[in-house]
Amino acid sequence: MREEGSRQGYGRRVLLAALLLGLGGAQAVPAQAPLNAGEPNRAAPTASSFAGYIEGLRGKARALGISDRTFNNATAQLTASERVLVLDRGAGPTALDAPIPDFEPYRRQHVSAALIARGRTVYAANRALLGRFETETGVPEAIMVAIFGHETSYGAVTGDFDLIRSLATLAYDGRRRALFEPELLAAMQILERGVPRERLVGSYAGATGYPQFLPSVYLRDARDADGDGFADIWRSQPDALASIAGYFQRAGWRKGEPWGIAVSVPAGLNRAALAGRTEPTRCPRVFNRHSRWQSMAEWRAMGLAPVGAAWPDDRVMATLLEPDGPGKTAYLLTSNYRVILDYNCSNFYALSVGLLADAVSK
Ligand SMILES: [Ca+2]
Repeated sequence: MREEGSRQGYGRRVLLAALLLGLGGAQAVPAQAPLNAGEPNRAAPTASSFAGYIEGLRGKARALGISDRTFNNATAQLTASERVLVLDRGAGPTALDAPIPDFEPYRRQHVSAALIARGRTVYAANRALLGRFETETGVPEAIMVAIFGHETSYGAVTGDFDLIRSLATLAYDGRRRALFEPELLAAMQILERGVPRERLVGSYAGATGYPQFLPSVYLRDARDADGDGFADIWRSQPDALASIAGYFQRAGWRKGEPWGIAVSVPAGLNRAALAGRTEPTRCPRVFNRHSRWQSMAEWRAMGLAPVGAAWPDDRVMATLLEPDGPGKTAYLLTSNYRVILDYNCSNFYALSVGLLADAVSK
């Protein structure tokens, strides 16, 4: 099933535009790299030119404080991975007008009774720490747990690709070098800190550990919460949960506001009059589905009503999303929902994270 989100085809032009606009900093680097393919297959890179490309990075590595020893260890006998290239090209670009399936089947799979039950176990096991992280960052305990659950099934599925090899392959491949070359160098910086190479495994696109962070996100947002001085997002649940909170805090989570609420929409709502007024600057297939922003007071005046949730403060701003079309459950989504999209730009992803968090905390 192809949903509308980043992992299924966040357009190259959007990413390049973001980079060219100088948005490649804190706000524009998601926790994971969006999948992105769409150019004709080329011949696989040859080993000699790959090795030449890698050797050419030595100066950049040195400038970042990466020792020759670390660089040599990381790149010795390194080859491009054909499997990574195949996976990277496999998704293909998603046309802006391609049909989007209903959310409900996805919700049943990703907000399952099993995931809710295991989330409650993680919640109970880390209760004291989670409370402290929420106090420090404003990020709800259950959101940290839900991201952990959604990303890696609470640490059960973290990926087994060698990160250095995957990132080197994608950087050398060149289509997204602007994204992956810095990530390769960031991975070497993590090695330089003493993290063993065998720990640096993850998705084919370079996401690693319990929260599936890109290496640059690890360097920026990862935190040590269990007090051993090392932010171990690969083996420590406290560290991983605190690191997720760190990400969300930096990305602008607003304390005390929900991510959104399920609502019923009155028959006859004039949806055309509510269309978004601005052209999205990133992942348009995700943002184009949202209405324009209105206050909760304005939504209430139009007859929208909460379904099983408390109505937020009247001044909170929200957009309307009807993922299964009119007459089905709809959602009013706050700016905190946009923070979840910052982590992974997909409405299905963000909705199911929010709903899993609500279910875990009940
Ligand atoms: Ca630690």
